[in-house]
Amino acid sequence: MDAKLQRTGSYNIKVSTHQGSATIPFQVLDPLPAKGRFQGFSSNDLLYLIMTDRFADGDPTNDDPAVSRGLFDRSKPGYYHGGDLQGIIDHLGYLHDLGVSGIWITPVYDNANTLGPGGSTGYHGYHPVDYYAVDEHFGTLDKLREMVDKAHQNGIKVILDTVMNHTGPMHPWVEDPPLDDWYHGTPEKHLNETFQIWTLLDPHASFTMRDPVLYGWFANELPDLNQEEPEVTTYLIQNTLWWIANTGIDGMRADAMPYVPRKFWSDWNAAIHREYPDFKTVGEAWDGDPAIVSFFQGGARGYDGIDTGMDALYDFPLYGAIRGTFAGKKPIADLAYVTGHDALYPKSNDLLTFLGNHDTKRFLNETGATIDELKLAFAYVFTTRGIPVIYYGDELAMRGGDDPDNRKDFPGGWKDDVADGFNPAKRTQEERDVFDYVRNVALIRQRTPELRTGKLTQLGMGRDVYVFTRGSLIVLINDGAVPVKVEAPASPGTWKDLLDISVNVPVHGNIMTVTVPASAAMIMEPWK
Ligand SMILES: [Ca+2]
Ligand SMILES: [Ca+2]
Ligand SMILES: [Ca+2]
Repeated sequence: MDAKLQRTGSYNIKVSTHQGSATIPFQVLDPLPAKGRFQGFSSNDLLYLIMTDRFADGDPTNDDPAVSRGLFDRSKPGYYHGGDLQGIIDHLGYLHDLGVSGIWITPVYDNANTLGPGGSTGYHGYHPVDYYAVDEHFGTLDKLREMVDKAHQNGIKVILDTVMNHTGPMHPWVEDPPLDDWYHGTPEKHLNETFQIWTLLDPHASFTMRDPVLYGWFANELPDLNQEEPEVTTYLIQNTLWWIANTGIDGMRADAMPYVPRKFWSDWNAAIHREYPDFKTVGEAWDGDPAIVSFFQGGARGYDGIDTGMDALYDFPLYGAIRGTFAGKKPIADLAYVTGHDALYPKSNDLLTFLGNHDTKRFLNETGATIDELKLAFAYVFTTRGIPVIYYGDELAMRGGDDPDNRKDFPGGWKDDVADGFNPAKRTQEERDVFDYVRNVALIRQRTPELRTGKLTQLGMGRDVYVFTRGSLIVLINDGAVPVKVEAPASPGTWKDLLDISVNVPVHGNIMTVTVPASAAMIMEPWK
């Protein structure tokens, strides 16, 4: 191959092998203008996770494309259902109205055009076969760029999901790798992923314990890329920069972060931040222990001397406590116990907080979980530290068991849907109840800077009641079945509850005495 590409413009690349040569037209483009793009995200945002195939079908003509005929069937949970980028564009107004300021969408890479192992499709996007193309079910690269531009016009940032750990099992590299060491192993001979993340922190771990975590094939099926081969790392970093430059997105999610060597993330983040200083990355390190999760956040070197550079992480430990307390029977003090480990994180306010995602059963599918508890969980996620994320449909009390039942179609996203969660007039009583509550807390958070950036101080916690402050505000949550009288230190004057403005509480002598109703939250603000 003969090419020197140092300036923008059109080139012809001549590729020669011993079998002959071919000329390929190739364009080198500038990144999109930076103004209004590559913005990053922070605790000032409210994020919303969209599984593109399951949110809204804005373009029925791409439901069952000719190139990949037969992968579309709404009655099958593992098939494409028709949701697409146009469907997201069509409902940006809904998201804006809900108070959302950023969407995280599942990967848009081209996935396989035929059924994969076990009859699977790539509707979720996590099994790429082409890192430089948008799957035809979702739209085109132009449509993605349009979606990002229109999101920005609606005050909504975009976080794109990326898969750096593995390719799909049908990626052409599997049969014909660019280099012999492109993957860890082969379809016939490879390690199986064991998910033992803790071994990566263990200075005593043997290679036999650790190698499967870094080099094993996810689900014993997804070909594991070898990021210790410099050409693989170069390919993945160039591809990442290409997506950013070409679409104007604001952040990226790093799927399966612990299963990729930390040196890769350090290089990846350095390259991103060198080009786009405000851009932010979030890593998926799924573990229930803050000591393990915090190891992956950037801003500090680990015992291995590596700073991953990853801006944000998901707060899986807090997710576990939220399910255990609000949906379950554990004491609410467990929440305080988790955030009590925040000193382990270089930046604990850059943790993404959530009560469910596309890999967990829905909150309401926990045994005994109630609508009131769902609302309380939202109130907590929107008032504690961190960057809250809504999983699509949770704001409408959607039900769903483990994957794939948790990925049902958003009601109203398809033209022939009878139900319509997008339309306030067509919401059920229950949908309206939850949606209005979630939107109310979201908008309170949006107009109250202290709920986004104020210092978190834990005042008291017990079996059912948890009291903390964000800056000058006092948040009280009662997860129990009876009202509880609480005394909290507070400045003299009159306080009001932002969630129920009819409530006024006078404070004398620096102690607030307030009764928190059963299954309720209060956000008290000094008023006068
Ligand atoms: Ca479609
Ligand atoms: Ca495809
Ligand atoms: Ca790996």
